[in-house]
Amino acid sequence: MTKRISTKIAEIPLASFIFNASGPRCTEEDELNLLGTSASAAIMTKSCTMEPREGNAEPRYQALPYGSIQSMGLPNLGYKAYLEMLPRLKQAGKPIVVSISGFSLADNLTMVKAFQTSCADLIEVNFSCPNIEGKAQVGYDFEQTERALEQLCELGSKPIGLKLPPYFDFSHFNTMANIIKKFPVSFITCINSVGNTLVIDPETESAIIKPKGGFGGLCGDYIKPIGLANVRAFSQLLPSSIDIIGVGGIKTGTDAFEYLLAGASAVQVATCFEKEGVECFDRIAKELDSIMAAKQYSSIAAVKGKLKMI
Ligand code: RRO
Repeated sequence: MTKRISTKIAEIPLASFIFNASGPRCTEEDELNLLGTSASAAIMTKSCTMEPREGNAEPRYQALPYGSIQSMGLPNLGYKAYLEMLPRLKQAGKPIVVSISGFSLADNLTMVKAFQTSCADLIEVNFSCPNIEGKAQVGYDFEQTERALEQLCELGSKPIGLKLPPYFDFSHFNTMANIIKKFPVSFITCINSVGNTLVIDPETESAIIKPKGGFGGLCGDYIKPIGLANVRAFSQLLPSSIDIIGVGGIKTGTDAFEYLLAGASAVQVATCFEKEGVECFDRIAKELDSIMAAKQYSSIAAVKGKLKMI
């Protein structure tokens, strides 16, 4: 990978601007090992819970022409399995990002505390899973978010980040940015899937996924403009010391370049990774590198947040 697209999140160096999102193909140890040998800049784990979970009933994932809808329901091995596997994953020689997604503040405190003394490099706390029946997305409850950060940021010195849901109003960007600024949050990841969307098959006259009455998270091309807007809005509201990781509809070097212009320090890939496999990381990185070379940019810093207004 060329130096041109190397970056840092919370001062942790990444060989490239692109790695996997917590989502597809990062639950099992063999999947995480494959990420280790791929061109993904980091190994990111599927969000974990206190106990192992099978996830929601199937069908729970459907590819769509421009992305996907899913309601996986947090299938994962339970946090202890990831803790135990981390030293082996570390042998790949790249940063490890663990994602935690507890069902309560107590769960999140237990898991963050455990990973604070592990060999994980970064901890992403998922405040935005839309797919658990009866559990609202924490990131849409500003008081709960603030109460959680008060305690989650006290547990150790490893960098903590938040995976946020998409926001659609400036008052919400402002409120969330003001909360984040009160705490030593090192990075944010924008955006999770656009939750509670409905896709209908007119032939069968049915919703196309089963969980939650057919309501699921929309991913892929459909959500790229929403992801870009969230990255841009937060990059204007937060100090530059808080890195922003962009997610949502990245499948080419051009998409990654647009997120970089909007202010992202790195990007994560989910739907394209699900559809294409690990080869996507090398391809997207090379495409981004070519775009930057053609434009004579020699570093991520030269482009980050430099979106022009017309
Ligand atoms: O597992 C899921 O259903 C899931 C999670 Br944890 C999440 O954060 N976002 C999403 O779209 N699906």
